[in-house]
Amino acid sequence: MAKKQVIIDTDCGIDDAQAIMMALAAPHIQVMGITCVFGNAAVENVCQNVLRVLSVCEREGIPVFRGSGGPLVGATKPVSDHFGTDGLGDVIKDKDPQWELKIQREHAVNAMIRLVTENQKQVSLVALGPLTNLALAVRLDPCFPQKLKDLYIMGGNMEGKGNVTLCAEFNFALDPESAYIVLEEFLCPTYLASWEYACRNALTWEFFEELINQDAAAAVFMKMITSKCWAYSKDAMRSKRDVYFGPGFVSYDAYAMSACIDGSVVTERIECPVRVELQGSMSRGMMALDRTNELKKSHSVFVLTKCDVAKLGQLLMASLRQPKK
Ligand SMILES: [Ca+2]
Repeated sequence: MAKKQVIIDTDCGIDDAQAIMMALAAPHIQVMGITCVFGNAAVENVCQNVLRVLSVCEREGIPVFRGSGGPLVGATKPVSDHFGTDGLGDVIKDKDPQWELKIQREHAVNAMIRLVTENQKQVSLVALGPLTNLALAVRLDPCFPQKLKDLYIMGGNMEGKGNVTLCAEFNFALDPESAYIVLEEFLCPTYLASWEYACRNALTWEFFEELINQDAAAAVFMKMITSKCWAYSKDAMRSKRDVYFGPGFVSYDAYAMSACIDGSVVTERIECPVRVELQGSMSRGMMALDRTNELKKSHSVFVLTKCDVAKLGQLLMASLRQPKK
């Protein structure tokens, strides 16, 4: 069977690392390239994080491209308090001084357009960070979205609950204009794993312990980078997530990636138009669902609502049993 071709666009924090490993572990997925964007860390750190993940999994042959270092509008502001300054928990000591030589010279946005143009209607794009590279791609090549097979996004929210601001989710809040452009102009089939979708389908902390204590290099790496990170603290009620949804282990980007790898992981979804708020003083970056079509948009997206948590757990478990010998 032909493999499913995937490009991963990432702001490689810890949950991105989990999602990338999930794709690498899936036997029917071919990762064509990984494009980097600012977000959980500066884009230079993101590039190094992706290289590190590929090295742990012994998959260094996959090309890595540097992309946008900041949002379309406003100052660059990578967020460093969630997964540490470097995005991977600030525990990696042996940084690779040669990392820049291992990054492709082609810009991430050009690479995305080239790979998708060469393989029209074949490529699934999985976007795990701010959507800046995607917005730039459609500006450089207006036909880019229609050349995609489909698009999976981790980002946005469906109940107006925000994790970084009162009403906005991290990836959309960091670049609202790009999120707006993508959800208005990418007319390919689009699947959205929102913040609430992830939080409402949490795994248990007992599962997390089992996950990171497997006997494989990827699990050892994951145990190390989550060891000093407050986002992986099991103390209840420390985050907005706990206040809204109760305690649990939530690997955000894994929800979008799992939907791409195995559509049956998603058991319920809403099909409707959506739009990103750009103006609101409290709601800038929030995604609104238009279930009664007040906006008269012609394009709908699939907003994921329920997940087969057992299947998601199996994909996560397999993701940390790497490299394959
Ligand atoms: Ca991410």
